[in-house]
Amino acid sequence: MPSYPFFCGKDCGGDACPLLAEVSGGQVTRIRHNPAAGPHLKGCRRGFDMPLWQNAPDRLLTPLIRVGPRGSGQFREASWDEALGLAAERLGEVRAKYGPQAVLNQGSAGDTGALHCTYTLLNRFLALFGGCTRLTGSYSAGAAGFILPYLLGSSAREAGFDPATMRHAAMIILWGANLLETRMGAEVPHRLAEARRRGAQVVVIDPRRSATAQRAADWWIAIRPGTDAAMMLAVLHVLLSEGLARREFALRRSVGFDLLERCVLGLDGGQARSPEWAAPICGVSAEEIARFARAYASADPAMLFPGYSIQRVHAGEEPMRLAVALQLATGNFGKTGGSTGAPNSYLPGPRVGRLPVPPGPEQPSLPLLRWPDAVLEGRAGGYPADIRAIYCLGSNFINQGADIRKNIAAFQKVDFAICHDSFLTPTARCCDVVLPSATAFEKEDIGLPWAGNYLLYRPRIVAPRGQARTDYEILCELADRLGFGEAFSEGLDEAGWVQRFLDESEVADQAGFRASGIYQAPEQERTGLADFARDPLAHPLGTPSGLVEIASSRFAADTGLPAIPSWQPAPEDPRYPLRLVTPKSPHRIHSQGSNLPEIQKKAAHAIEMHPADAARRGIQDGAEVRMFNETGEIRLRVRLSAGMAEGVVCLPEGVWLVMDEQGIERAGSANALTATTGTPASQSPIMHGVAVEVSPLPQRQACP
Ligand SMILES: Nc1nc2c(c(=O)[nH]1)N[C@H]1C(S)=C(S)[C@@H](COP(=O)(O)OP(=O)(O)OC[C@H]3O[C@@H](n4cnc5c(=O)[nH]c(N)nc54)[C@H](O)[C@@H]3O)O[C@H]1N2
Ligand SMILES: Nc1nc2c(c(=O)[nH]1)N[C@H]1C(S)=C(S)[C@@H](COP(=O)(O)OP(=O)(O)OC[C@H]3O[C@@H](n4cnc5c(=O)[nH]c(N)nc54)[C@H](O)[C@@H]3O)O[C@H]1N2
Ligand SMILES: [Mo]
Repeated sequence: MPSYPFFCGKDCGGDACPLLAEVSGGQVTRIRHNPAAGPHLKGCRRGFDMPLWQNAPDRLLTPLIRVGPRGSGQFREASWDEALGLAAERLGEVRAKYGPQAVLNQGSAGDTGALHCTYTLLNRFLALFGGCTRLTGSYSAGAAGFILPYLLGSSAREAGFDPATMRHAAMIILWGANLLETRMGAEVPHRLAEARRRGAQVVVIDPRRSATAQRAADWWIAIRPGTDAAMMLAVLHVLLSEGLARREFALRRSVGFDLLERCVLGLDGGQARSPEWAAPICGVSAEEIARFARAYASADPAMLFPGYSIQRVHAGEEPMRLAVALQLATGNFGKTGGSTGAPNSYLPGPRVGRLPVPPGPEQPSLPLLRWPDAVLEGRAGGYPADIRAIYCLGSNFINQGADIRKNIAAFQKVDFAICHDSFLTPTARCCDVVLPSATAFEKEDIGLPWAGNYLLYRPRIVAPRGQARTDYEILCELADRLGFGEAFSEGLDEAGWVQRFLDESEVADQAGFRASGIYQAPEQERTGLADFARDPLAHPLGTPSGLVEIASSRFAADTGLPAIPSWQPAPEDPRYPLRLVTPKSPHRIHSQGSNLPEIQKKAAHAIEMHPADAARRGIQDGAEVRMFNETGEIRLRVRLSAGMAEGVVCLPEGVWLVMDEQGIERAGSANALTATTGTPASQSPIMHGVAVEVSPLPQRQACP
């Protein structure tokens, strides 16, 4: 059976999985590990399922033009010529009448490679189009991306760690990271297992007893969502009050550690941030917080491995700052087998070319989370532009962005909406032109992992199904029609670009790379900011002080929040006492796969609830319930589970929405309940710790 090197390029660290694709009769039949990548770099179940996606009966195979009302799902098939002609005409009209900023750029990471990254492709296209309105920040790590440069300056980009360094840790603290399911890099789960075999203690801090807490941890601390900053302050309190902190280490490497210390100990006139103070906030006993702090202090080295989840909450910037402060306070900052407290992905990969985005004209921008508000309110509402058209590439933001009902209303309002996708997603259904995109199997590219010092390669493995075309081809054609085809393509076809990127790369043996599908850079155990940690004066950080800015007057001036890390409680509303978490499903990449029956069968979608919370509300296991708040309402079945903190409910994100006429969401699409009110500091998404209530529905009467 012929097989080819492959990576799926999905945005789950799956862009990083070295795979082999077997092909038979022109069809992809099976995915395997690529043995050339060695024992630790492996694919995941989503990658192995890719033939299901590739060969799915509902894949889009022809261009579609809307015929019914927007969102009705009524389309007719069209030729490429007609669909591209219409798209070029409508985009050209909007640009001529209102200016390019009337086009909203909704590029996301449907594909992530050096050439076919959907986000970059659209940025390039719209820069040459004359501009657009851009969205800043991200759904993934908006708060981290905002706060880390205050702490670490330009050195934030080098603050991560290679997964191979996990083997040197004596303790690994997975703070809101579910690594068996959201892998944060293809190597990470296997390095976690290796570290455990070598005796590392693994602590999981998570409101849920996640798969990682169940199968790969020694200690699960069940915290209330969105309260990590309070627990982190209490851990600092124990370290400082019991003489366990490496104070000199921290003081020499940071500014403001002394201020934080005074605040934590209550020496500044405020309340001490003791375990007793934090316990009722976090739902973790004071005794467990203290026990954890002492174990953390005695482990050498200890790696704090943050998930992105801890910053996708109200004031998510604060736990990110405190994770760094904790690694400083314990002397683990920049130590091999330790970490800086920043996410592991904050390290550069090997040198390689990638599709350039020309500077283009100055473009208005707004925080990603607020896109529907910007469309609905425009300049009158204080947003920088009146949006008339939306271009979606590799995104399903109606489903994945906060507040589904608002998102649908925003799409209803614009004059024109276009997307390329392989499936008729909820967002595609609200577009006027839907163009069928080729998949990873149908595109040659170089893969750029989130974490780890390597590159992947895949050839074009099969021809595009039906009339599907690559996003690159589609944008070339549209650019031609809009008069900048040559500038967009620079006269290169896809193979030409990939060759250019390789020629710009550090890969010496190009033929070997193309044959094996993997290039591993010489250095595999990089520890971010190790030089600074060893000798802070000789290797200053890219901050004004050259040190870690635990206290940041710039942050205070920019946001109106305290200069030192603090606990910022979310507003409480007694009507919505439960806290909802919306983690990733192990079987999907966000909304991708949600339409495939084989994937649906793998896990029955339900609201998970603690038996005590259910009993208080008279809810039985399996009952259909309403889950609701100010933003919306979902109707779905409940599954009782003691594997979560009391007061917490869980609904995995990503299921394609089904909205009924009353605006009630019927499929369990989590963003029916999230809001576009972001973190106060940076308007970053809040998708965990969302306030909701659950109530029983009257049981249906059995038919006589
Ligand atoms: N409630 C809740 N919501 C969340 C999150 C959460 O934790 N909770 N997480 C958030 C996070 S971290 C993220 S990153 C966002 C993700 O938000 P999105 O980027 O919107 O996520 P996807 O659902 O993966 O949508 C990608 C789309 O691209 C399409 N696609 C895939 N490959 C290609 C390609 O090669 N070409 C083209 N043209 N299309 C392609 C897919 O079919 C899919 O429809 O979701 C966020 N939403
Ligand atoms: N299978 C799969 N993996 C993925 C993705 C996917 O779609 N599917 N998407 C990828 C993308 S784009 C991203 S950005 C990353 C996101 O990675 P994360 O944001 O880390 O992923 P989540 O699943 O949202 O959350 C991870 C864990 O944190 C827990 N958690 C939720 N809220 C809190 C909290 O307030 N405190 C603490 N301590 N824990 C909390 C959740 O219960 C969950 O077990 O994942 C990537 N990996
Ligand atoms: Mo993400």
